[in-house]
Amino acid sequence: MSTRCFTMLKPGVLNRRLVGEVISRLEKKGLKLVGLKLMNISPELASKHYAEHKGKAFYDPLVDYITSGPVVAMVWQGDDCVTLVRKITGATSPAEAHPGTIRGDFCSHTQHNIIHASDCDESAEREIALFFKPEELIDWEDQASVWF
Ligand code: FUP
Repeated sequence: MSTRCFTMLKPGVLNRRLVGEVISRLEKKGLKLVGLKLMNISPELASKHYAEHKGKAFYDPLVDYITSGPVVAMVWQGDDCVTLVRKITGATSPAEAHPGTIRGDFCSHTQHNIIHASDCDESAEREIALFFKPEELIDWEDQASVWF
């Protein structure tokens, strides 16, 4: 079943000129990009997005980091989208993320693990609604859908 995943390239990815590389990996898998924007995250949006982590030791540094510079917010769509994106993203800790995954290849600290991806379909829909207006998403007709 076609589902959606909210994905975000965190601050610093623009600096490192890795935006194209990361998008390319998700695109080549066959996922369909239906939402994309460059934006700054306000402290209010950060606290909603990371609400489940409030009170944890890493929460304040996490909010400081995620609001420290522009991010690339995306919505990807496809069959088993969350599962596929999470596989390509790799484990939360770069030390556990396998080589070949985005986190396995491009970062070395959990706090700066360069990409966010929704962890289940429910989180995905909640996060998409936080970051995108419905009219900012385009479910274009995919001629290649037979392959994906
Ligand atoms: P993930 O779903 O893989 O992004 O992981 P979590 O939702 O558990 O964590 C969200 C973010 O909090 C991580 F991307 C980085 C940060 N974090 C830490 O800085 N330290 C931790 O021990 C766990 C998470």
